[in-house]
Amino acid sequence: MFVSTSWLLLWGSIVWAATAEPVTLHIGGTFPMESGSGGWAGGEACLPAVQMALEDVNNRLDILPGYVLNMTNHNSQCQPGLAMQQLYDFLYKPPTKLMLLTGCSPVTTVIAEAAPVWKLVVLSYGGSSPALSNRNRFPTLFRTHPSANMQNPTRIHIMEKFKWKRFTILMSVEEVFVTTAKDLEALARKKGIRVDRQSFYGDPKDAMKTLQRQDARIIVGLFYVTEARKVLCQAYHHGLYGRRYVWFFIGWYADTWYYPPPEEHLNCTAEQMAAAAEYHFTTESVMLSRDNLPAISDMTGMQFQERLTRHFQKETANVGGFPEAPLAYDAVWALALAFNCTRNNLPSHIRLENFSYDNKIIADTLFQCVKNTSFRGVSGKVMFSDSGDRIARTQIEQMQGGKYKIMGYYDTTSGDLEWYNKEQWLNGRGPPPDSTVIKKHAMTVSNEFYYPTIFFSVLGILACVLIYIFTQKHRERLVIFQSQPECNNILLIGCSLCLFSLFLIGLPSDDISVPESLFPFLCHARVTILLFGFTFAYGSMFAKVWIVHRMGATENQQLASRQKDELKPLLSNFSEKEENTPWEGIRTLISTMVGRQALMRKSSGQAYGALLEKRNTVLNQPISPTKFYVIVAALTAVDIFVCFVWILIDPLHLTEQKFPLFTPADSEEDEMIMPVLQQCQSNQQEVWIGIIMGFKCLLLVFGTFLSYETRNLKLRFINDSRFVGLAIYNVAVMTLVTAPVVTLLIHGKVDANFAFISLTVLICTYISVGLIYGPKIRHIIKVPPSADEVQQNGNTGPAVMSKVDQKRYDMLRKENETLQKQIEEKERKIHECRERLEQLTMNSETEDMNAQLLRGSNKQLAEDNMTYSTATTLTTTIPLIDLQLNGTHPGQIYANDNDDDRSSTSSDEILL
Ligand code: ABU
Repeated sequence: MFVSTSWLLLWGSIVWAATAEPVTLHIGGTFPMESGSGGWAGGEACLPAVQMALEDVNNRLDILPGYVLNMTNHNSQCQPGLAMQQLYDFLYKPPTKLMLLTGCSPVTTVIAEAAPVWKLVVLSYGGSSPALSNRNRFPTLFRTHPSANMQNPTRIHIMEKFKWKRFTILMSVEEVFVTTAKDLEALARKKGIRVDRQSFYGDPKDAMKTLQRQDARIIVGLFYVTEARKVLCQAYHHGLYGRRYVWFFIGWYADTWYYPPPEEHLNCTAEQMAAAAEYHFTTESVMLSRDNLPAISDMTGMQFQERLTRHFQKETANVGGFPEAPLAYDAVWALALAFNCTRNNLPSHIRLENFSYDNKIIADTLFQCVKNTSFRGVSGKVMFSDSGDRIARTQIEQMQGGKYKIMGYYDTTSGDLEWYNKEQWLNGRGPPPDSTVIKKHAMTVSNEFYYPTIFFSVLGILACVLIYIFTQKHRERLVIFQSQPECNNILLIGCSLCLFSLFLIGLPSDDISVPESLFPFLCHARVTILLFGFTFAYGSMFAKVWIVHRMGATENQQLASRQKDELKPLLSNFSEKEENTPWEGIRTLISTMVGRQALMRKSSGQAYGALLEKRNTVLNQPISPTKFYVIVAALTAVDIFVCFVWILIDPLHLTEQKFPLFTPADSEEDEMIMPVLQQCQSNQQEVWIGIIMGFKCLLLVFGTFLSYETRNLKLRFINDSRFVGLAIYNVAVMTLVTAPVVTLLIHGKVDANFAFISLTVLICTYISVGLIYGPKIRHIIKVPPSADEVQQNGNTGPAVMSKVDQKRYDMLRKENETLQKQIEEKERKIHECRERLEQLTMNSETEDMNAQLLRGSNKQLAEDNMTYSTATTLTTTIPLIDLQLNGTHPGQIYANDNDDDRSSTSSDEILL
């Protein structure tokens, strides 16, 4: 009974409403029919959609019975200033509007900000700006258009999918895009993706240049379609399209948006624009329901689209706002349902049509009704969040061959990406890199340098081993026995170590790479091996010249003290003269440092050496190898200490020196090469290098000095001292030249650096080993072992006298002959004087006169002797002095020399 009564009442009211004059409810609407100076011209499709919805609502008896909806609309041109004027029209021109419909973000912003003053609810079908979600700023705004922020999670998801870690946002300076960009940037930062931002107002030319300079590859464009065309045209002119670039545009542009309209006067043809637009992606919220369930209007999304399409004569892809039309249609339904709800919820004495701009009750009821709206629309489920936003899925499309193809959908709420794997890339290769791929190229020693060096190093090490075996086999031979073989063995070890260090110094080479974990080990290994190799090799030679010098000094001191008194008057003249020269001062100073004052005068190097040879002195005594070991050990101890402290407090580690990028000639990919020099570096590298180099330089200079000083000294038991001296000169010159060149001039040139170091090491080791062992090996091969016995017995013959000694011998003989002649002349004069004296005596005139004559003659004789003693050789002087003091006949000198020669002949005379 009660049910049937209710039905009757409802039906009665519907019939009454249908037959009675309906009450008109007025709403205001702004539609951007064209984009003016840019913006969204969505009114072209949205206005017909709204009109269609009004018609449908008005035709429905169950919604707002007894009411009819009427809309006053204006073309806002998406311009906020114009929209403000239109708002005043709505407000101050009757009838009173109950609600406002807006499209395009700038317009929605100004209207929604002002509308609360007049207690007006604003419903936006086309405002995507994230700024519109601010409830404080827009307290009465609702929108069926999803916020532009909805696409940002989708964009980030795609970036991650294609492994892009960097992208650039290019946007026009509009609040809608600025706020979208901010949100996108914040999301990207959370995901560890680097974002650069470039904005422009009107003309994007400069911004495009910046993009080019910044090497932007993945670009998200946020701008209205007019600017989008300008950007695309500039992208074409700046070459920012094609294989290396991926553009993301907003998805609500018309499908053929990139064709340049003549009125925009773009400097690009349709073909150029199409070329630049190919393979770009778009993201946009889904705005049309694809399911087959009918919406509140009894239409499915597709049916709505078909119906709307019939309104247009042209291709709907080119109709502005066509994608958003379902949102506009649903906005009217939302508004109608809210009115319906308000009407039902208002107190009985307040009627909806009595709304005025100060009626809080109706405004609040209406606000609550809109907020609680929930229905199935042609755009999908329509409901509003607390901030008034619409929640929707995002659709991703790519332009392939001038047509948009759906790539997939992203559900922002669940975070699920539905991807169809239909994406395409230019040239068929995968997604391009997000920036120029910079490939590090370790600067390694070229094989052309490394392998020859290794060949000669191996050869050198082999030679050292063979020489060692050879000398061990012939160690009884005098030439080996008297050359300090133990010391020479250290030289061989040192040279082998130096040669081996070249293997490590040349790493990494073209063929042999070194893992980074092993680099510190390699760094320390090559420094220490080369250092110890040098100390062993050079130290063994240095030890020899040091000992030769010390023994020479000792012997000379003994000799000097023995003959000091005798030689003093003769040597004083020229000694004093020489000591005044700077060189002599240095010599004296260094000699003093050595320990003893080595009075090795330059009176005659050759003669001095010969003199010492002829005497059975300390120079001919055997020398203990311990002396050499001690010197080498001392030098090694210094190295060990320095290396230990260095490694302990400031270890070497791998550092990379980067060089300018270059593009590889043969690469099709978007890559550049960055040469990187891997170096062993300490924090205080210069200090350590300074300490080591300083010490080694001192040793080299000092060794050179000692070699020079002892160049004429021959010790029987260091028979190769002269060759050691030569080897030291060679090592000193090579090392002192190479060190600054390598450290200062060709630093950073791997091949040149390695070549210089290897050449120096190879030359020094080969020459040192060659000089010290070459003559010995030659002698052992040429001279039979029996010759050693002959030499030891002192029975040396012309066959074994060296050319140098032969010359020296001839020279001495000639000198002695000359002197003999001079002495004979003097004797003749003395004889004459005596005869004269005798005659005078016979005359017996005065004894005093005779005595006077005799004194005069002796004085002349003494003066003459002085004249000869200032001649160039000490050797010559000494026999003369001997002759005078002992009264020996000069002819005996030669005989004595021969005797001495016999007694002192040794292997060094054979060699030297
Ligand atoms: N889908 C069109 C959005 C236009 C705007 O927000 O201004």
